[in-house]
Amino acid sequence: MAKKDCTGKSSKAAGGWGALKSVGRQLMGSGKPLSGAKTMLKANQPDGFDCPGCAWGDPEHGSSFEFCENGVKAVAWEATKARVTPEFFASHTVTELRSWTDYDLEHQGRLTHPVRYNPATDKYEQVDWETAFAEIGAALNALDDPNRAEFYTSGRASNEAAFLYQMFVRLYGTNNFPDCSNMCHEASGVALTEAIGIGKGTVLLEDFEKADAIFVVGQNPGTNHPRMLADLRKATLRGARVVVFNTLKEKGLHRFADPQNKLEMIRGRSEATSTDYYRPRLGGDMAVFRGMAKTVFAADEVALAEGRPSVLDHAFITEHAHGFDAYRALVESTSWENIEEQSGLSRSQIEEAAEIYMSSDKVITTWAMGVTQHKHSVQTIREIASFMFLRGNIGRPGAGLCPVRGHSNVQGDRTVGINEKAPEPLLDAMERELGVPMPRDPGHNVLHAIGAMLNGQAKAFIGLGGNFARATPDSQLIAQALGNLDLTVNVATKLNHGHLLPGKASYILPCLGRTEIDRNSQGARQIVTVEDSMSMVHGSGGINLPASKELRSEVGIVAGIAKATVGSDVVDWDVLADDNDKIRDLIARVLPAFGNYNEAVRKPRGFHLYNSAAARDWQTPTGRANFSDADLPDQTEWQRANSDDQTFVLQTFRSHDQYNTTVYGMDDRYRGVYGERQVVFMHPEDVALLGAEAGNRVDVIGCHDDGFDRVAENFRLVPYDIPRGCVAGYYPELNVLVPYQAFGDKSFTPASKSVMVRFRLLEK
Ligand SMILES: Nc1nc2c(c(=O)[nH]1)N[C@H]1C(S)=C(S)[C@@H](COP(=O)(O)OP(=O)(O)OC[C@H]3O[C@@H](n4cnc5c(=O)[nH]c(N)nc54)[C@H](O)[C@@H]3O)O[C@H]1N2
Ligand SMILES: Nc1nc2c(c(=O)[nH]1)N[C@H]1C(S)=C(S)[C@@H](COP(=O)(O)OP(=O)(O)OC[C@H]3O[C@@H](n4cnc5c(=O)[nH]c(N)nc54)[C@H](O)[C@@H]3O)O[C@H]1N2
Ligand SMILES: [Mo]
Repeated sequence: MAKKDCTGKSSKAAGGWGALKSVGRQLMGSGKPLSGAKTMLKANQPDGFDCPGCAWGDPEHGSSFEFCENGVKAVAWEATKARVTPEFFASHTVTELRSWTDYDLEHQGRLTHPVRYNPATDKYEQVDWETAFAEIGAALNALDDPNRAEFYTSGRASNEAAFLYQMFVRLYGTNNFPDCSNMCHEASGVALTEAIGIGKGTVLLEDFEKADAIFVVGQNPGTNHPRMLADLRKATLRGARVVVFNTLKEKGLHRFADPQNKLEMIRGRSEATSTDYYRPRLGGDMAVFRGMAKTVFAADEVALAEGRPSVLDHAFITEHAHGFDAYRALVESTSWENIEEQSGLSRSQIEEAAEIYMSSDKVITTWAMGVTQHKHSVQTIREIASFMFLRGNIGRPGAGLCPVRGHSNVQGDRTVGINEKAPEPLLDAMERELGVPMPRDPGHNVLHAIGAMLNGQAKAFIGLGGNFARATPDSQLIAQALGNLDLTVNVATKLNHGHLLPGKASYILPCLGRTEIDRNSQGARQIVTVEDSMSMVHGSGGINLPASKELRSEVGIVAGIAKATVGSDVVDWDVLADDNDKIRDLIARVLPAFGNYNEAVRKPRGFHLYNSAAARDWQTPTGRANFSDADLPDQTEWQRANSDDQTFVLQTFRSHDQYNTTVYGMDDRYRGVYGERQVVFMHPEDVALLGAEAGNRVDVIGCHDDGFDRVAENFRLVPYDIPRGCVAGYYPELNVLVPYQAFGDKSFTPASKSVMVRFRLLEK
């Protein structure tokens, strides 16, 4: 039943009063009001900080404050008054803290002092910065091979911190850069690089105002990119079609009441965020897009036979594309039977969606984790791109490809060199700039790093943000592996489980967050920069006082470790760490696309990084936009699971009250779940098939056939409108079930949206 909001009206839309109420709660913190309201007014403003909530673009003039419930949560989470002090660590052993939930750990508040693990007391104890740096440097230098160290990055790190980090790590001698992107949009990067010569989306926010149709695939913006809803809503209001493909009926993709619209709030009105909604099976999107391509080809034949103009954009195909004939043959040879079976949609549904595509002059396709976290994600994105090429929907206003990124600077981190297989031109430029050779062997991504930890090859882990232990697949195995390392170092704002698996020597180094004022030794305020999903680079300067006087900027911490490890002969770390402008000058020398970086980034909206594909400049080996040459998979995971009625395919996704491994609260308002996270969403008939009833509890059992037992205990069954054979539940609780050997072809991304599971019914 839909829960009533505070107007007494049942809330069928996302946003609205429920969102405002939730914001009120967030700004109050845990009983301690935050300087939240003032802080929020500076989010995504020209003179404020970049909202750490997501990587959606900012509007052209950046003048009006954009309300977003989950942005408020992200900001309030950082601006909390609660603190994790050395006294906190003195009163809890690490073993005790390990038994706490993710929620309880992060709700202790901001880390205040650098701390070092003492194995004798099993506690973290305060250490001074210089000692920590010196010991970390010595431990790294004691390794017999730099490739034994893994340097993880989470996507909140600024361009400046990430650039310094990659420079340090490469001077140290390795390309081991596992990063959160490996678990996120890696498939988009790989597929788009193959297809269009750049691993990024091609649209600007303005294009959403011009598109005739927007296809939104495998993405839940109501929770994860709430500001995108405003753009979708504007599109439907002006008559554009918004076509959704999502396994679930996500509330935000139906209707949205804009809490910033006073009239709408008073009248209890909401507007549609989509016009058409399709519910494919998990992993079925490649088949959907192939089916739509098949429809386009069929319609083209009919049009030509009837003497009407071609449905295809032949000018684009001839002038810009490669592999068209082979692609057409591949599509035409794919049977509707296979397409219907894999997608779970009927031929007529797919034809209907394709009709919308053909009747729209300008089309954008967006996607996120529902597409990227499967075995055949790269092929799926190649298929999406190919479908878009058919009518030249790329590199012109109102049309293009838009992978919607997750972390607020995950795209920028890649641009500035966080990449285990960095492009040669970047390494060449680094060599020219520094005058020393860069390591050229490919390094470790997340899965390789896990492998190296498990087989004992890796000895050290340094994490620039994030929660490696909980975000990765097989979290139980990873926990053991981290504990066996010689050195673990985490640069963080808040305590998480990843910090509680100390290696022989272990440090937590607390850093400033986005919202906080960063001053250099002269007292001058520093800004950092980030790149959003639309390749816009903007400045970000905090406005709150730091959570503790002891905090250092990420830039300062990276420079401190670097100086202690590789010395200052090649790079004067102190000079760079004291002036972010100097880091930006250096970035612009290595990556000329940044141009006059320091000047450009101080303009209200920042600047757009050159995007070759958006300019129809195809930097691929063929010099053209490449059509896909991949067949549909022999079997999707859903098909494998469907071979018996006890096996299911599980997607692990986010609730409305979490930011990745950070759990803000126990509710998932839009999906009607309150006060708990150990739930599995399942079709009512599948619940019955298991001999169960709504509310029964089950153990979820992984069925990856490698002899390792994977069990997530005691989950509640929630009957839900979801395709048969597909189930869903929350990450990170279910990460114990995600096998690290089950990953995307070419992307190495854990297939966390298609995990094979069974259920054991617990006593009723
Ligand atoms: N508030 C908040 N904001 C966030 C985050 C957060 O945790 N909280 N995380 C950030 C990060 S790092 C990221 S990457 C993004 C993630 O943003 P999303 O990709 O929206 O994240 P998920 O919660 O994983 O949702 C996946 C969606 O895809 C659908 N889906 C799953 N499998 C399939 C499939 O096979 N086909 C189709 N068509 N649909 C499918 C699911 O039903 C769900 O709606 O959000 C970013 N923003
Ligand atoms: N099963 C399953 N697993 C998944 C996913 C899934 O959908 N299903 N999604 C994957 C995706 S898309 C992603 S991006 C990864 C996320 O993986 P990560 O990026 O590793 O995880 P987060 O939860 O975002 O990291 C949270 C921690 O970051 C630290 N932090 C926050 N802000 C800052 C800051 O400003 N600076 C620093 N230094 N630290 C900070 C805090 O200590 C906090 O505890 O998880 C992946 N794992
Ligand atoms: Mo992500």
